Amino acid sequence: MKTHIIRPITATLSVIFLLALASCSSTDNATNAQSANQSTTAQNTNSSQSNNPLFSDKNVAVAKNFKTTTVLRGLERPWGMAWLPDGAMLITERPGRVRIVRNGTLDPKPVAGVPEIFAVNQGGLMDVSLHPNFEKNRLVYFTYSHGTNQANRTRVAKATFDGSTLKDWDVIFQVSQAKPGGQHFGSRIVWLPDNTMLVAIGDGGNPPTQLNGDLIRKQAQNLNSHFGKVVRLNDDGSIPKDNPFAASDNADKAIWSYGHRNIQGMTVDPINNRLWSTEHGSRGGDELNLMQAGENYGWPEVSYSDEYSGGPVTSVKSRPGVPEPKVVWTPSIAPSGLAFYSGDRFGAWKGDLFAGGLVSNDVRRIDLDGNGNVVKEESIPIGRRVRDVRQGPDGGLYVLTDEQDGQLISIESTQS
Ligand SMILES: [Ca+2]
Repeated sequence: MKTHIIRPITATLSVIFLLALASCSSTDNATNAQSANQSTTAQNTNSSQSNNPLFSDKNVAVAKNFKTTTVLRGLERPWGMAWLPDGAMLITERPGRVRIVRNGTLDPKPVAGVPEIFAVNQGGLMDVSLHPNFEKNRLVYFTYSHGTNQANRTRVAKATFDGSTLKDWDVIFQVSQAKPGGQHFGSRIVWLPDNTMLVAIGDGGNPPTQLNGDLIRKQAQNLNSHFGKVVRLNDDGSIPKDNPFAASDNADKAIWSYGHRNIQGMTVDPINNRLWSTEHGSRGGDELNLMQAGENYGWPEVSYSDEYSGGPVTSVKSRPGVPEPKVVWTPSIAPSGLAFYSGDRFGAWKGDLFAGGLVSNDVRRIDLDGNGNVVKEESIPIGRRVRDVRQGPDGGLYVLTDEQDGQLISIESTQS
């Protein structure tokens, strides 16, 4: 179950790196992954500390030596962003629009070609991501909610962008079961080097939301449901034959990992080939996880989270076989947007994670060591709900704020 190889990259990586990857044979990849797994196991055995989460409370130190600048405003509930090869940006707005920014200026006219989106509560148009071969195929991918308040699903669609218009909107995946209400759609898109994609799907909603006469959130442990999962898809929506449950007779073959409540931050560390995600707990117990194919991340059977109504979600906070979170946030920061900083522009931040917080109104810099262990955490205050955090092609860090008059904000390290 855990032998599936990932050597993930993002669409923002250089062509050189893509060529280097393409020149690797699958045998090389397998060998590298195997030795990486062995060294991870050895570290965990040698240092019990590396297995313990960082328990982050409200006493988080504020970062020094940074500045924030508003780049532009006038975005309604922006959710995701992607840079085009010419430096322009596509930004999604949750009500169902795609906006384009050229030369730092927001085009007042939304990009044409987006169908009507079911936007209610947490639902709407969510993530946007370019195909790794966008320069050739012009394909852009979106996640969004579709349906009605009684029956809706997270969908993945692709469309062709000709520089001004989206054409041939094509739904390539949707959650297999419909759910009611406006909670927990996920979602983020991340590309792997073999041009497959990972898509995060939420657990369907809080109690009392039900499916088939039981709490819908329990579907996160059901391997025949897409709720509470990360799924892995080919770029046309078909299912890769080497998915972790592809050989199982009793699992949905799209599933890549499970036991998630609601992932809204997911990113790749292209230096160490690691995949990271942040997911919302209910009351407290938000998580940063180091992600591996085939793993069960526990929700709702294993969690540090409390019910909104009080009391723990489960008496089991930790269980062998369920990866411990790397960070547990109590109280909740409500994490959305996650970036691994791989640039050279801010040397002090290279190799660290930046997690947005909707409720904490900040970005958390999570200082990692080379083994993927959390060294410390600090807060970069934004003063607004942070929906997304990304590294731009200029080596900068950018934030979208979740507001009616949402902003694009840049964060810079001023440490020399
Ligand atoms: Ca977990």
